[in-house]
Amino acid sequence: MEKNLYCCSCFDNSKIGSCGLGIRDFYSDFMFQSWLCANLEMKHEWLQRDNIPRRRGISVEEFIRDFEEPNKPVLLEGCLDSWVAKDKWDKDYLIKSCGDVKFSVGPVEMKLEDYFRYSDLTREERPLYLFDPKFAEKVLTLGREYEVPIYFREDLFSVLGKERPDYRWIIIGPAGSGSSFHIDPNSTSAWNAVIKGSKKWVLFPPEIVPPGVHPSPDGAEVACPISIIEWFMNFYGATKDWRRRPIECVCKAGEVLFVPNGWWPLVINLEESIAITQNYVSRRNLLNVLEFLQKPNASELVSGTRDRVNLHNKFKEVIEVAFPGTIDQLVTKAEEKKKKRPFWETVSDSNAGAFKFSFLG
Ligand SMILES: O=C(O)CCC(=O)C(=O)O
Repeated sequence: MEKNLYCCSCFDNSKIGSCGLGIRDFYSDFMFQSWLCANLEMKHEWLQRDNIPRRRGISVEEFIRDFEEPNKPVLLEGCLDSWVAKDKWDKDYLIKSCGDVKFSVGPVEMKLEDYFRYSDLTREERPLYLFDPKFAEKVLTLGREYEVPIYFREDLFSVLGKERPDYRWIIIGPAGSGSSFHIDPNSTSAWNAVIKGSKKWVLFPPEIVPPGVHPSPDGAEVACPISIIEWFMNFYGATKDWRRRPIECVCKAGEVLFVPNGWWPLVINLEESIAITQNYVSRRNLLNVLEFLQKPNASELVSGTRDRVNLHNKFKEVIEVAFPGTIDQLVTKAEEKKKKRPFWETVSDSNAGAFKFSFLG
């Protein structure tokens, strides 16, 4: 096989050694892989599988019964029809309405104008992704131009007021950007609404750790392939013959994906995309969240807040004041449900896996 030759100083194979510093005939698998991942388009076969249930106009009761209670993903259509953001938000509008305000882009803060200039030109294996938890406080109009879909209006973390962990993000990124496998913070569930562009999702249930992903035993860290495209190149094919395949779909502008707690999502933007995501606690996942916040290594696992260790007690106390008796009722219901579970379910550990996906810088 012909090798790719790089100049080890300028990394430009058209000028090997011409900079006067480089060594001729140098080959690096590492650099080639990174170049390949940066230049590879998503293959048709990676986008074909679409096995998620889609629903339009279902009632809140149907959503709870069929998806939230059994903790299953669903793609919801038509939820954004009344959003101002759906018609207005594009590059020019956002640059104009946000002016000099800076947003979190990985480890740095950038004005939207600068971020879009970067994202228009970038051809990197892992493009910088704009993921900002304070967007609605920074630019008040952004917060007013979308609304929480009816299915997700029970928001129990709101009783914590200013002490609630980060819970909503504006997400902007070019084709190829995205989120590698993780579990959402604090055992919350999430919804993710695509306003512009489209996203390919692959989701594994809590009891199946995705191939190529290695959570640490305490769940505090997750080791993944370097990039999302690398996961598709090297691991996606492995799931082809599995009896329990991951849930997959392409979520397009105007659609919302429900990500149940404990699932492992991977997301790649197929074109430049603008989205809003919110993580939430409802009565369906309140006990999971309380259990998570109480783990012995809460100081490492809990994210999106400064007071990680005391969050459990604070949250439990305010819930008991705001909704007296609710926790006890949920515990009784969970115990009854457990008694009715088939034997094989009681021996599998649905909480296996890693929990940390820190959106907090
Ligand atoms: O990149 C994205 O849009 C996905 C964000 C995410 O991981 C999530 O909403 O759970």
